[in-house]
Amino acid sequence: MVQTPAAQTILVTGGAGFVGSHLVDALVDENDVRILDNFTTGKRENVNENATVIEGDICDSETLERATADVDLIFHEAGVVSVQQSVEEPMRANDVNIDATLALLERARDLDARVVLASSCAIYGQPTDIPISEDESFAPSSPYGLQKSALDHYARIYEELYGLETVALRYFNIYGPRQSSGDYSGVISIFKRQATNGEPITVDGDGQQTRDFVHVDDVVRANLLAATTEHVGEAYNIGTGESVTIDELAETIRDVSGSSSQIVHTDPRPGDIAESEADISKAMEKLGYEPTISLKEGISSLL
Ligand code: UD2
Repeated sequence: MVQTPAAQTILVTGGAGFVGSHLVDALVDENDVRILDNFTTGKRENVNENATVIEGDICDSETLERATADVDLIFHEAGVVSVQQSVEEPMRANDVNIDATLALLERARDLDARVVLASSCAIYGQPTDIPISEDESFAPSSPYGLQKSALDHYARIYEELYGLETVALRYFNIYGPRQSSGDYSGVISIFKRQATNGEPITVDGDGQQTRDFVHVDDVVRANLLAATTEHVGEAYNIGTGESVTIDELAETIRDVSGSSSQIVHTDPRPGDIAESEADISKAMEKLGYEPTISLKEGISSLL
């Protein structure tokens, strides 16, 4: 049983997005929940009707001030989430992923509000050891990974320097309902679209790269645990502890959907990580986190 925050004023940045909107749904019955979203990737149909929406850009200081007024707790899910997009537009990604995060932490410091931040396993780059523990050194191979490593360090430093309660969750590859299927979206939603439409399933490179896919419902549970844990000032891997190759993923999605799509291999993606699998023992021990949905179950219910 996950302890859920109650009777708090909560801001979810990116609350109309994929992860943020599921988080809002989990919080809204017991709390006063506010969403800050600019609806570039967030969607109106994701918005919970019991939440208050502030539409605007997190990079705008007045908007941020309005969104954070009197909050007790912040979940920071807004950001440029695509590795590929960060390679194409590093400066825009930097503004959102680093500058806006820093401004948000400053506001949280004024308000003494706990902040749970979306970090990423992209900070590790190509790891030296699999599974990847939180002690792995940071060697990001994309602007996105570098920006998330700055966010992750800032979270820790704000706790150390200012006593602000922060928790960074290093998400592995998240999937589930509401993930968009556009070019910058997660691979599962792209493969699902391709398989459903009978289009070729496009595997980047040789398809031997591995990922640890974690269902969004488990990610929401990790966030709720982070909101209530006493172990603050820490970063935690949030994955499943298991990985598959992208080739295996393509085959599973094709089989489960009963599709006749061909699997084709395209050029490798610049900045792509070869191997990824989380060591989740720290999150299990300190947060009480436990993934509950296997990839097979998650894909079956998605399709
Ligand atoms: C995901 C997250 C990112 C970060 C990272 C941590 C998204 C959109 N991005 O980046 O925010 O947390 O995980 O690792 O959720 N691929 C194909 N064909 C396609 C699309 C992708 O083969 O049409 C491959 C891609 O080259 C990569 C893998 O699938 O090897 C996963 O790609 P992704 O874009 O879903 O996720 P990733 O790991 O780049």
